[in-house]
Amino acid sequence: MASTTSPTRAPSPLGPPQGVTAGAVLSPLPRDDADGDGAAAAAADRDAADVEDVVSLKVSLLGDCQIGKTSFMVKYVGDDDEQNGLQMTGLNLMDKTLAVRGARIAFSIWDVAGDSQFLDHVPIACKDAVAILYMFDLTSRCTLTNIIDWYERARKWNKTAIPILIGTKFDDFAKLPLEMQWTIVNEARAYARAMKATLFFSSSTHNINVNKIFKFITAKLFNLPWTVERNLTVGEPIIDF
Ligand SMILES: Nc1nc2c(ncn2[C@@H]2O[C@H](COP(=O)(O)OP(=O)(O)OP(=O)(O)O)[C@@H](O)[C@H]2O)c(=O)[nH]1
Ligand SMILES: [Mg+2]
Repeated sequence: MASTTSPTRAPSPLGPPQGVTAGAVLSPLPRDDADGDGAAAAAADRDAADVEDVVSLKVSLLGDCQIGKTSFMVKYVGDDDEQNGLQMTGLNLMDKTLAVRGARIAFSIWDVAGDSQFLDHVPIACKDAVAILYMFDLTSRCTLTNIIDWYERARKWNKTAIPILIGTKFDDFAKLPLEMQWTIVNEARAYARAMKATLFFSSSTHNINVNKIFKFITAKLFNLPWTVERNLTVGEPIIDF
C-alpha cells in the first residue's frame, strides 16, 4: 500500500467493496497523505474534484473517555494539515486519502467522544461505516467491560461493519507485571471472540499497529492478499482473529 496518489480514470482495479459506492460517504480531501511530497500533494489537489475516482470508506471509532481514540486518529492521519479535519462538540472527523493498487481510497474517520453526553452522535457515526473500531484502554479494565455497551449501541445502527477491538496504550500496558497483562489479554480475546472481531493492541504514542489496522481493513474489504500475522505472545502487541 502506497501513501501517494496514483490518479486513474479507469474503473478501480480493486472494484468497489461490498456495499460501498465511490464517493458515497464524503468528498475526498483537498490533499493526500504524501509524506510531505509537494508534487504528489499538487497531483492530489488536481484530481480532488474527480470524486468518481475515489472510493470513500467510513470508519467509526468508539469507546470510553480518554482511552486514546482521537490520538489514534491523529497518529494515522497526521496533524499537520488543518484542512483535512472537521471538529464539532463530541465528534471529530478526519480524512486520509491513499493509493492502493492504482485506486484511490479515502478513509473518512468518525471519532465520537466517549462522554455519555455525546451518545447522540453514535447513530450518525456508525451508519454506513465499513468498519467500527471498538477501543479500550489496556490499563483500565472497566473500559474493556464497557465495550459490550459500545458494541450494542453501534450494532443498532450498523450490523455489517467489520468489527475491530483495539486495546490502546500498549506502551503503558507493557510496563505492567506479566500476570496482569496475561489476565487482560485473555479477557480481551474473549470479548473479541464474542464480537467476532479482530483484536489488536496498539500504541499511538509509539506508533504500534496504527497503520496496520487500516491496512487490515483495506485488505479485508477488497480481498487483497495481505494477511496480518497472529501474535499471541503476552508482553508483545497482541493480534488475534
Ligand atoms: N501512554 C499512552 N498514552 C496515550 C496513548 N494514546 C493516547 N494517550 C493519552 O491518553 C489521553 C486521552 O487521549 P485522547 O486521544 O484524547 O482520548 P479520547 O479517547 O479521544 O478521549 P475522549 O475524546 O474524551 O473520548 C491523552 O492524555 C493522551 O496523550 C498511547 O498510545 N499511550
Ligand atoms: Mg477524543
